Amino acid sequence: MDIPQERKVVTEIPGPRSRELFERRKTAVPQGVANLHPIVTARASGAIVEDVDGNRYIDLATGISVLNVGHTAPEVVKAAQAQLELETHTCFHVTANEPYIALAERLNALAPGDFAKKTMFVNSGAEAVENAIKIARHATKRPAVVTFDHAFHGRTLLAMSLTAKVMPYKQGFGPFAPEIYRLPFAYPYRWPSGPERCAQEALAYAKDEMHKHIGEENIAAVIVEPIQGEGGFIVPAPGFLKGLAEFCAEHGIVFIADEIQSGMGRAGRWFAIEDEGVVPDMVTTAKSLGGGLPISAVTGRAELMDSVHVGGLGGTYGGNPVAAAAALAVLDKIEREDLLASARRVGEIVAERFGEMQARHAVIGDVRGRGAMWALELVADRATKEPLAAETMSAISRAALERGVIVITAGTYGNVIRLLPPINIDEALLGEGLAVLDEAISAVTG
Ligand code: PLZ
Repeated sequence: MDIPQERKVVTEIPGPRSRELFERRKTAVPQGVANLHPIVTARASGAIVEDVDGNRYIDLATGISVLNVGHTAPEVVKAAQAQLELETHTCFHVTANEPYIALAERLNALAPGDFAKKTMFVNSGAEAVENAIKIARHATKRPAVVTFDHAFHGRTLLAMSLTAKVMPYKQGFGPFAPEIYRLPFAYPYRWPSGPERCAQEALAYAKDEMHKHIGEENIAAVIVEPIQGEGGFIVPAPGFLKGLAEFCAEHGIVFIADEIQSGMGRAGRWFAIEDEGVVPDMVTTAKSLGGGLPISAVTGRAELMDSVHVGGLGGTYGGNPVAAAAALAVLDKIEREDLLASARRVGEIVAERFGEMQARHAVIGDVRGRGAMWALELVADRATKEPLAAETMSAISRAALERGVIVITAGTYGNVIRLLPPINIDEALLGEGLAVLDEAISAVTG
């Protein structure tokens, strides 16, 4: 489906048809399943989403980083359609399918590390995280898992227990899974003694905690997002991840990079961890892997992945052939069109504009990111770093939406605007989207 790649607002936002559907939604769907924007979409292509009232938006959110290669990329649609006509499902445990095997081979080759790797597939990010922890525990015969402040790893019991933020993710859903230990993340902007000392102090504290209070020999895994996503696009202070990975290697702890949001080209590499000089023992991927079809993966050292007995891993839909065929097309497209370079180019454009915006808008406390994964942290006061109020944050994203641009927020304090455009977005369209965001911030914060 080809939609003109242009922003076009033709009704008030939300339009009448969106409002009507939202009325039905209110009766039919529980409120717990939140909606960030009050519009209903009808179709999408490239970097444009069209709603049921015919409004066209520049999409700087891509369904939370699922459309790195753009909406309904023709190659991806074609691959899924072709597979749909062959077979839609067999269950890998009953009879295997070729796309599953081929995709595992591709991810084994792409994931960092010059050693033998294996990959298994499930359906969502949370499920990939669950399986990574299951495998790490089985392989090490240890119970404890280390996670971090501001982390997001999903909404199922174990993944939710690893996730940091209580509201809305955990409130009322306990008791949580046991043997999970949370450590401070090296968050330069909010590190009490300043960004220069952040990596060293965060690392020293983490090692001390793991030694004194958990015990290295009890720790199965350290799981970390190389750039935190939901937590606010926090790029850890340089050296923090490397130090952690070295500690893990020294003590037989499985180092898991959760690349569900930061991977598949988002941060300018196949995996964001590559820029840290760290080779993880396992990586989890999802979101953009399937280019819109649900599929997620755990890729790791062959001996770890094979430590689990036959039948210990899996699920009915894992590695569904249609989703796997789409994923193969996504990987082909990134490779063929050198979209890792495109992601880095997006980063240059956004970083320049954000830097310039920071000089003009007093509310922009911090600008950070890598590749096509950039964010603004907004504050009521630059000196105290008091987060900008939630209502002001919603007013900004609403003002952008009314002008035809979709942006979403993030952060433990909800005060981060994050950009997740297609990594192959047209430069003019990106520039236009950024100008609208700039205008929306002015309109709301004066
Ligand atoms: N790990 C790093 O970013 C999903 C969450 C949306 P699922 N992030 C979007 C929401 O409000 O639930 C995510 C992630 C990282 C794991 C997950 C979980 O992936 O596919 O949503 O289960």
